[in-house]
Amino acid sequence: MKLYTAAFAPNPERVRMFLNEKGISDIEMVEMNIMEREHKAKDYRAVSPFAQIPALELGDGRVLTESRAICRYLEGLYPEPNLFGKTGEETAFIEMWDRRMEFMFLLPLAWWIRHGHPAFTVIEQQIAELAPRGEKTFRYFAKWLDGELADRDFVAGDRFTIADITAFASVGFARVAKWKPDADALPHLTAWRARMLERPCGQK
Ligand SMILES: N[C@@H](CCC(=O)N[C@@H](CS)C(=O)NCC(=O)O)C(=O)O
Repeated sequence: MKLYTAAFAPNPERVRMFLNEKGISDIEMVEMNIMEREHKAKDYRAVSPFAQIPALELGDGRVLTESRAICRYLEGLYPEPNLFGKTGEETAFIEMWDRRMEFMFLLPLAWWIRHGHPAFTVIEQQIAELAPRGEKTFRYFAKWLDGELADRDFVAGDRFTIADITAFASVGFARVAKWKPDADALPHLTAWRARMLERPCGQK
């Protein structure tokens, strides 16, 4: 298998963290430079129709895109430690939390950065109004998540899951906007981030 990846970009980061947590090291990694627009080349469009990273090329030549689908596929091959849920009920709750992290945390952040940061004109046709809108939603959600983490250690419950990975990749990407949780304003999110940094997902 071959994984097309890109350092610092949040979606490839989700898959990298997933590999670290599973201890998977037998996948060929192909590093792409998004800011150099390597992913826009014709060769890569043949791999990923929307020219997005990550993409996982399977042994038989088929390609999986979408970070969550790639992680789900790898969970099937490497079931332990379980990161998607063991029962139908647990899986549903983890999925709810993971989708919240993706749509209410990572997506607004992506708007903030992609539409507001001058370096991103290389890959984004910027719409200026989307940046403050994304920033506002991201900050609101960070505060809400901080409250959720007041009485538990992990995003989706009492153990580490894919939802922590999506949230942690978001917090990592937020550095581009010079944002990180402030210990006074967001103490629980700050403590959670410190715990994530100690885990395999926090190691490069
Ligand atoms: N829904 C996709 C999103 C993939 C995505 O947006 N990847 C970004 C990097 S984080 C990308 O390839 N951006 C290149 C571009 O927008 O030109 C997933 O979950 O993998």
